[in-house]
Amino acid sequence: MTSRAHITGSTTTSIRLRPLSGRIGVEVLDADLEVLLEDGAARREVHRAMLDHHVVVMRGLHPTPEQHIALASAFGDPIQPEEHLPKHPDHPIICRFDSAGGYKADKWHTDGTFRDVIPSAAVLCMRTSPGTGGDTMWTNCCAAYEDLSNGMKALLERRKALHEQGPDAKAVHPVVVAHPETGHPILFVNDIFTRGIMNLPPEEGQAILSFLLRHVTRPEFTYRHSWTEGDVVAWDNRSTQHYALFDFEGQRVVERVHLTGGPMEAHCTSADDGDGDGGRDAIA
Ligand SMILES: O=C(O)CCC(=O)C(=O)O
Ligand SMILES: [Fe+2]
Repeated sequence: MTSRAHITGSTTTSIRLRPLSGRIGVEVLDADLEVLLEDGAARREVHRAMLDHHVVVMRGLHPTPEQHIALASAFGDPIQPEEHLPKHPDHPIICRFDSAGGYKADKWHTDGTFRDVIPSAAVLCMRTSPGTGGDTMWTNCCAAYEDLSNGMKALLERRKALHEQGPDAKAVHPVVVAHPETGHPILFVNDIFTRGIMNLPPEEGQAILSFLLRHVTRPEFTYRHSWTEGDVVAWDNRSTQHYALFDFEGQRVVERVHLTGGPMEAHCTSADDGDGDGGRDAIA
């Protein structure tokens, strides 16, 4: 196996990273599929990079479906997609989203927030690029929370919101969750699935939700990836939202592997309500 180990400061690293914007995204420079599949240190570093930068870009990898799944496993345990989603014909753990089949994701969202447990991460590969257009954007929901005023943060503390995709796909989540691995607070409302903030007069709740949805997608928190076929992008699905631009002609096909998630608790800055549930039931 090729060794790309080099020294940064006092730490030996197997990959080189370059930030892609001020608040979100990092690129693995000269990304080498073999290293990313076989070098344990490199795999731990890309996982760490995802936690630190939320989005990891690996250009020109062209993984086979098997390699795509193996690469995704550096970020967690791959999970079977929901039944209704279109799958790779030979690898049902891979979702295949083909614009020719009417697929679009041109609204900001975090995947699966209509379930109690959402995927921890996603690894997406561009298979057929339209050439021009069809970029994907991600936004950093930790940065969005950080930049709220203290007054707004206090107002959101212990609030919950309803997320819904349909009658059998509903969940309630704290408006601000703590990242299960980093502990950082995440502003956790999204345009597609969040229906409303609970236990507020409806007009107040809607006004606050509209503000938050606008705020979370401010350009300062985003990275926009212009795809070349064979690019792979991994994202932390808890701390980000994404949006696929539907601005192209021709066909666009992407394939995605989701990684399993776990429970997420409310982020609380003030004292807990003492019943051990992280304040989840304490909506004023
Ligand atoms: O098509 C894309 O670029 C992203 C699609 C998407 O929403 C997803 O894979 O979860
Ligand atoms: Fe998505």
